[in-house]
Amino acid sequence: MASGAMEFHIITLFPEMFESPFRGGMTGRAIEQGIIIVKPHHLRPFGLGNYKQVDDQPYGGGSGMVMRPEPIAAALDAVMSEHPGLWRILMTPQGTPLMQEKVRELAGRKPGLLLLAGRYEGVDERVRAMVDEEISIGDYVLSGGELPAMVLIEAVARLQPGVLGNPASIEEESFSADLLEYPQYTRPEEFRGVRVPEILLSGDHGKIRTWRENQARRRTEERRPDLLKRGK
Ligand code: 4FV
Repeated sequence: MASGAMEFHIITLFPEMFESPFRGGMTGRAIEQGIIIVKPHHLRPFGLGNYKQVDDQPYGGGSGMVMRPEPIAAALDAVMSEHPGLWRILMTPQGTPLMQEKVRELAGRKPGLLLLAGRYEGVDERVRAMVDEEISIGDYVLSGGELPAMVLIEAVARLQPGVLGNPASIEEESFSADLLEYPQYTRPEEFRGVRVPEILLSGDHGKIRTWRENQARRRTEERRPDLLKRGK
């Protein structure tokens, strides 16, 4: 499969979830153009016994079920033997918070990423040694790692050369410099009594850039002062 494309492999109990989200849009077009490959791998066939068991009760008691390490290990080995060199990531609320800086780093990891999407209460602790890193998309609990995997795929895919119509927009967007993006306006010039700031109609690109930088900084100070500390 080594075609220079960025490969996204996912180990999941719900491979069908990856069909529709990537149909259409920039990521869908990138798949059609072969710039990226999204390949889900079903975990169930690696389950144990006649019932292909993949989960079990937690030692020490407690509610819910935990994913067993053996099926995950077998699935990881199978995919890595087919696709050597993939960077293995467990999607978990206990992982490193996903930031644009990390997205930029992952966008350079060729041939690509192998994402492990958990279910139930999570995975057996011994799975952590089988992956290269753990990533969280946010401090909230979902019922599965599939949506986090899709978020990461979308964020990394759009940084692949040829995906975004105008790569320059990557430089200007939010978090490109740890700042929120400046206010954007388009037609009409007046909407419900609110006019587009005159500066944007002036054609003076120097002044427009300065206005945008000031707006981005002010908005970041107001809404996300933590971002300003991060740059320091
Ligand atoms: C999650 C997150 C997340 C936790 C238990 C799946 C769920 C269930 N993953 N960022 N937030 N995962 O909530 O990455 O197995």
